Amino acid sequence: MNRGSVLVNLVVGVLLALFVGRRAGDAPGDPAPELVDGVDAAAYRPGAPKPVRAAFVVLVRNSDLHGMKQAMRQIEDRFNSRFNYPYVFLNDVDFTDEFKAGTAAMTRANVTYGTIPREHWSYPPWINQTYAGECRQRMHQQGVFYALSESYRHMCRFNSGFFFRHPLLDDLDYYWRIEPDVQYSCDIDYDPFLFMHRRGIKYGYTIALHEYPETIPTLWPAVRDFLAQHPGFVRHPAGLGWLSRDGGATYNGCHFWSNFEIGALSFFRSDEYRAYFEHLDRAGGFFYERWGDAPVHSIAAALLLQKHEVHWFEDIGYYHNPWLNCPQDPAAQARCHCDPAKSAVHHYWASCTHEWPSLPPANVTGNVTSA
Ligand SMILES: Nc1nc2c(ncn2[C@@H]2O[C@H](COP(=O)(O)OP(=O)(O)OP(=O)(O)O)[C@@H](O)[C@H]2O)c(=O)[nH]1
Ligand SMILES: [Mg+2]
Repeated sequence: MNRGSVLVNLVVGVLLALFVGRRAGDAPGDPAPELVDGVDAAAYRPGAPKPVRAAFVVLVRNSDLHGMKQAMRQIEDRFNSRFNYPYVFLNDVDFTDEFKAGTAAMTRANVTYGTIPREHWSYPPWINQTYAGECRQRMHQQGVFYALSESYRHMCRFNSGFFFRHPLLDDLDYYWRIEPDVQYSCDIDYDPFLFMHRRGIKYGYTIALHEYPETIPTLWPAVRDFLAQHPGFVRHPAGLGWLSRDGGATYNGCHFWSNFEIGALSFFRSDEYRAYFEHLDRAGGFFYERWGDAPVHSIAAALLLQKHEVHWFEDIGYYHNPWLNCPQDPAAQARCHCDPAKSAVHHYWASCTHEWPSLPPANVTGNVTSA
């Protein structure tokens, strides 16, 4: 065939495909499209626009390369080799070529790498850095984990108030957080993003723990100040029953363990969440104490979101040292390699995990306004 007839054939082929409603590339007589949760599986091909605008979002260091590859291998094998959601990697310094090549080799999905703006990973001007140094020493003497680390505090503050503002997340509606060295022990044969989107779920967790009180002595007083200034903030009064055993006088430390999170970015981008973060940031506890993003996210989720908008992914087998979530349903064991007897749900320290689903149904409605 000469080049002219190749071109004519190509144009006729494309027109025919459009006319009979087939996708380009399908031959006549091809079987009907394979459906996943009612979605054409073609939408899950690498690079295809997904049913939900979502990605794995990973804050990580170059030195975490091998732990990251391990986590990605498991995510890919258990879920993403079928669904091909992209990955967004974020770092406070530039990623090395070695990190980029090593992680990109783990997936057929799109990968992007971003550096965090300096103002999202540095001391705000109102923080007294000399005093912050003294506080770190004092916490070290008390035996607090990561007491001396400044980078750990920047990490917690970034995850609390800034990750959702990174430009690489601008086109996303949902994110799934992963960390190096975590393990996924069960096949996930449905799309959790789509599951959440269809049900209006804004926040998904696998394990919820009690916080070490010595890392957050003044967090709850700061939250109470905020609530007093913004009495309309609480949309879900029953959520207080998950956070406090004494009607709100003290915080019981219950928090969704945020190294696993699947969340709707609209929740974090809301005016309410931003005002709440701003208030906490001004209070200084990210640096004078060691406030974690887990209690910060969780207190907002418990009070701002309705019960049904927060979902326990009981079926997702997940391990981050030292805690495991392993499905208890015997039928699930065929797709899992974890030991259900070792699941966190059997421990007092993780009782917050099943206390959320046990909350009474919400009786207050309202909308979180988007920024
Ligand atoms: N780029 C960057 N990422 C960091 C830094 N510190 C922590 N991270 C990442 O932030 C996430 C949480 O940090 P971890 O050190 O795992 O904190 P953790 O889960 O509370 O502590 P572990 O129990 O030790 O895992 C991980 O994905 C880290 O790779 C940092 O200084 N720079
Ligand atoms: Mg970790």
